[in-house]
Amino acid sequence: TALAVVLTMAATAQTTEIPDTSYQLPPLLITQSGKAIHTAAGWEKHRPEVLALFEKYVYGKTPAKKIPVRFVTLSVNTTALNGAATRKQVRAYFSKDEKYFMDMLLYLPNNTGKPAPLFLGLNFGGNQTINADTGILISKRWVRYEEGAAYKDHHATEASRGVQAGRWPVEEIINRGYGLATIYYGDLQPDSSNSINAGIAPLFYKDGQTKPAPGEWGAIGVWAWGLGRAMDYLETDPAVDAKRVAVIGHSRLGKTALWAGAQDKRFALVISNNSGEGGAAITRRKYGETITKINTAFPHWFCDNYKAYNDREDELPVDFHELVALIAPRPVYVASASQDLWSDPTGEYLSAWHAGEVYKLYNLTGLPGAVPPTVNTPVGSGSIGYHIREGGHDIQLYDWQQYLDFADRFFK
Ligand code: GTR
Repeated sequence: TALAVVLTMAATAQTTEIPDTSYQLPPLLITQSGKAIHTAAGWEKHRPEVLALFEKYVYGKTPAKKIPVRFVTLSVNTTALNGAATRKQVRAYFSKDEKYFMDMLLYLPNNTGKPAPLFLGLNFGGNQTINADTGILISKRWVRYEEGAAYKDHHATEASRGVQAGRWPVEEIINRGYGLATIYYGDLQPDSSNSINAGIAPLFYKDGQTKPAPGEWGAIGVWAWGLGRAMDYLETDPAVDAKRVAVIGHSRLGKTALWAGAQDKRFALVISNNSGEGGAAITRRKYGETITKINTAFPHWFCDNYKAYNDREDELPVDFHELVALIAPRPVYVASASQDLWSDPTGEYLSAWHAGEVYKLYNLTGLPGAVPPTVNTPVGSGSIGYHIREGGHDIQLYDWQQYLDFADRFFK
């Protein structure tokens, strides 16, 4: 029996057109063999089936092969941010020849007397973009950005220091008692089409393989893998409380945070900021960005099987409320922005709301109802949080303040 979910949405302030809200979602609480799920144990049994569908049809499967990773601390500064934090830079080598590596930048609060809970997220422009701190190594990698003083010929200049500091309120995070760890996503794979062999994926190829199979990972999978390796490091650092790590990401990196959190239960909390299509948003709404649009503009993000669902959203074996549900019973936060219609704020909300069905099995509370809240009014007093911020596609101090408050409820 398919569960028909037909929603009548109240008109929301941020929508400029009436969204199509009649669609049939794959039911959350029915197994592949058609049995209804009534308990948390039942969901746990079904969960691998859902994960496998996302692997096969959406993000592609992450290779099972484990490669040895060597962590080398490049620098430690105990008086960073005017003495409030310790800054560490740690390189993770993925190959003996040291050709493959990623650089992690960490800020950890000083003088708290205990291992710090921490936010971990990838960044778009190189670690040096997150703060003007001149001790941060400038990434030598290719970046998408080309114009302006900060980037020349797709490579960062000295002027790129701190250019994305507005997205990374490090001082606020440290003041609240949290650490922050970040990695440039281009260390794992450049964000451009036909880039798979310029990233770490070839380390996993079988003899003679030249690209991932249609059900194997794309860039989002590769980036998520990097977050997993960062977690491996965090588990070894005594200054970090690895049981209290929140994985966070904005936009394409919000999709990545959700996928990392779905695959790896070590992430105790997951935050999706404006992740949109292929992230939190319900794809069957066909509102804003669609599967065709995303696969055309970014053919390297998802696995090749996903392309079969161009203009066939209703046939996709999953929808993205199931991605959010894969985080259960761990807390999850989804956020939208009022002018970011491309990411379908209503679809992001609905996905988080639907996922509550699974949280309920654990006696946990999700979002209050099918109608999204008004701008700048965070909702969700239980394990699922949501807000829609006034403004455009971005991650800002307001968003972080909500994430810090949400994290406090579980980590403090
Ligand atoms: C857009 C893309 C979105 C979102 C965004 C971003 O161009 O269509 O899916 O990922 O980029 O990452 O900022």
